[in-house]
Amino acid sequence: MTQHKNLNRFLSLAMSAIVALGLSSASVFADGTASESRRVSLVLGSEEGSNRMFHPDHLEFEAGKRYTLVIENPGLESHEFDSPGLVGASWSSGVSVLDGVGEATFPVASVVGTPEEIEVAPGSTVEWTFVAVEPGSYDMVCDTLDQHQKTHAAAGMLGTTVIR
Ligand SMILES: [Cu+2]
Repeated sequence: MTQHKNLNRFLSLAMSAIVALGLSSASVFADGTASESRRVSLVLGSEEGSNRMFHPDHLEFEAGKRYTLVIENPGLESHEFDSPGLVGASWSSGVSVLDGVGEATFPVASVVGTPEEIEVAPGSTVEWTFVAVEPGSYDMVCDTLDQHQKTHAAAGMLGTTVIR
């Protein structure tokens, strides 16, 4: 039993090192297990600041596969990734919060469990790791309010996610 625990600990450390070096899409979870996940990129807005769009505005996942959705906000204002349908149709293992976007990121926090809504501050990245479970088509919207108290979604910041 002790040996088994030591092996798990070793694997966790090894996988952490790999993740830190950015060599693999492996993730380490709270129970000490390590598992491969497919990384999918989603960019909120753009560096120009006023671009209230999802890039891309359509995401596809395969039922039974584990993913890490890398949600970056390179812009100058906050955005949200809200897809209660997708979250409800998935098994969430957790969320990692990273300072920075692109190559120059470092982890700030990680949260185990299911994200209700994900708001990403400018210049930050959030990684949501989950297993896609229930096939269907689900909306994604940004509920952040503009200066006129209208949501970004009302201005067109919306899209679809699909589990096949
Ligand atoms: Cu937005």
